Amino acid sequence: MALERTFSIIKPDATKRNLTGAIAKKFEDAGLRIVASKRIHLTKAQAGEFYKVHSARPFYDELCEFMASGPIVAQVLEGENAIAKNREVMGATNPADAEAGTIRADFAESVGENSVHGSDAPETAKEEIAYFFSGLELVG
Ligand code: RTP
Ligand code: MG
Repeated sequence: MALERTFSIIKPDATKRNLTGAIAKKFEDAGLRIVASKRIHLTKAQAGEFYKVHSARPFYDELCEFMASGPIVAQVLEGENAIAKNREVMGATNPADAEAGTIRADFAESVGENSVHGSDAPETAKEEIAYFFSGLELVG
């Protein structure tokens, strides 16, 4: 399979606990290359735009508040089968269900404050990368 790119966020619960490096190491150990990376602090409106697919869900407002509660690290990860591989490394949404050794099993605090986001399909990966990065910022 050809190289694929996916979009990742290290969420505010993780940056607050100084886990950026530990999470990046899990990506690199899994064979994913970090081809773009920036630390930013979203407004609630920007978080709401990013997660608008969940706007009808009961947790939407809480999710937007949380994503704007501190800095995040937005990254583009590249590798064979990067979308699926990243979701494997992340583990299940709820850390109680996440397999041992995954990021969420090791680091997440709750189903909401679960340390990482990863794109779920090629189309969303493309959209999410474009929302945060220009082509010039992607260095493979
Ligand atoms: P993500 O989009 O952040 O990579 O996470 P995911 O695919 O594993 O989960 P998704 O269903 O897309 O949910 C997006 C994020 O919303 C928060 N959430 N809170 N309180 C709740 O029941 C609940 N459910 C989901 C989590 O931060 C989840 O990652
Ligand atoms: Mg999702």
